[in-house]
Amino acid sequence: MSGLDLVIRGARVTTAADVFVSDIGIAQGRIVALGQGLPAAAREIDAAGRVVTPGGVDAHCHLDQPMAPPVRMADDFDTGTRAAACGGTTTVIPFAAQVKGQSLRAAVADYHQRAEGKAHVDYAFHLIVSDPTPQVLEHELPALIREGYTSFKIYMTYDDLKLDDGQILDVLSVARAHGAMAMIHAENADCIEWLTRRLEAAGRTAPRFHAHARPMLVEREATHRAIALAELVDVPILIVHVSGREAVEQIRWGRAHGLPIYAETCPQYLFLTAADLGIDDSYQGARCVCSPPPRDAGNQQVIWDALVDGLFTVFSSDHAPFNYDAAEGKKPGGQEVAFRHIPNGLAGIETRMPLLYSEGVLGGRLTLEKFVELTATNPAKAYGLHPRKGSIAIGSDADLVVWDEREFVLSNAMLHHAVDHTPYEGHTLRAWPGLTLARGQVVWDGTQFHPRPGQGRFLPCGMPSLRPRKP
Ligand code: DUC
Ligand code: ZN
Ligand code: ZN
Repeated sequence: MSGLDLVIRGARVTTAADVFVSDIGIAQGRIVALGQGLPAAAREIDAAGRVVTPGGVDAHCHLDQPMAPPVRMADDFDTGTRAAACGGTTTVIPFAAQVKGQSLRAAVADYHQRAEGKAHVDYAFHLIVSDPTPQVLEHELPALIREGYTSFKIYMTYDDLKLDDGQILDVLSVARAHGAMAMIHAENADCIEWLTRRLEAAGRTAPRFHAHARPMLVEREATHRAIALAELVDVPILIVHVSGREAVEQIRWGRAHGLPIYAETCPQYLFLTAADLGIDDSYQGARCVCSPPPRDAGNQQVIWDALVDGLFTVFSSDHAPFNYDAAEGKKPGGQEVAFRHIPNGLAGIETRMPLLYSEGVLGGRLTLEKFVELTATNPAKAYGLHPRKGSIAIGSDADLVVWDEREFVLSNAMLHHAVDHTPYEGHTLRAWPGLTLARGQVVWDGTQFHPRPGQGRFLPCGMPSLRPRKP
């Protein structure tokens, strides 16, 4: 007996560093052997000539996040992690969001309950800090960081979440003192409010005006301010969901000045444009209302270039799932509302990896190694899950994707989320996971989902490991 539970034979094993032909030996949910001619195992999978990557780490997604009634997210930890697995993602990091007035501990406890017994793949939590009281800054946050909640998101916009500059400095100081990773949503709230009022006064309230209320300038200004605040505190930050050229320029500026500024982008900034919010006043575009909004073809190209040249550290979905034709979704209370009231966000947890593999790798823009770095290895490093997650290495969890390369037209009927549409309906894809393994178990076989509710485990995070920690 070899002691192996499973061997994947002849794979084109792909890591962030290399592509090599190897068998992969798995025992007790971990990778225990890599090499050619591994001994026989209880179960064998023939992957001859097929690309095998680490399971994706979706480091920015929203699942069952409490919202102000009547709005409710369409995906919980059951349907959200089901969709993740079918799209090749085996670790998700959604957000335990503090409501103003609530303790961070209470937010974390509530979020654990939401995940408990439901998740099909492993998960960790980021925190959202919306009320940085002295108790939060001095006690709760440091204690939670020690317990494995080592990253948090700071909002510069949204009335119920945003922090002012002084509060941001306070929260960044905690990140610095305890080595946590601060993620920043960079949009200038006052500019958005001012523009929104003017648009409303002119009767311009259709979904497409969401993009007019959030032009690139408001993201550029906030991105620069976030970088300056981080410089003042002397702490790394990660700017999330970067949408176009002007924000990219600010990040390049920060990097050129030696500042440790990391950045994330998402499928909507590569595959959608503002035209998807509507070219007339039809309400259909509400499906693609998200913030920052998708821009134009020129900005898409800048985002592609920045993925290729290493400006971006991670590629996440920002899955924020709302049904379109629903009173708890994009039509709050059953009404077609003015754009300011449309829930922000779109579905993408299942399509994130296949879209990037199709257009990035098979479209000849990204190497396989870069694809793995952006979708799995770097997110695991940024949030303290590497090398357990995000790699194919001895000792790593056997979270693996065997890719099928075939062309097809995407439709929502193929997907496994609980959302009534996909923003990518009708897009031609060239690849989809033919097999997803989560800790050595088949969770998606290319046609069928294999449920394992509750077997997705909570992962306490270690410290970010993208760069050495300062002594
Ligand atoms: N923007 C966010 O910041 N979060 C969720 C969805 C969105 O559009
Ligand atoms: Zn955000
Ligand atoms: Zn988000």
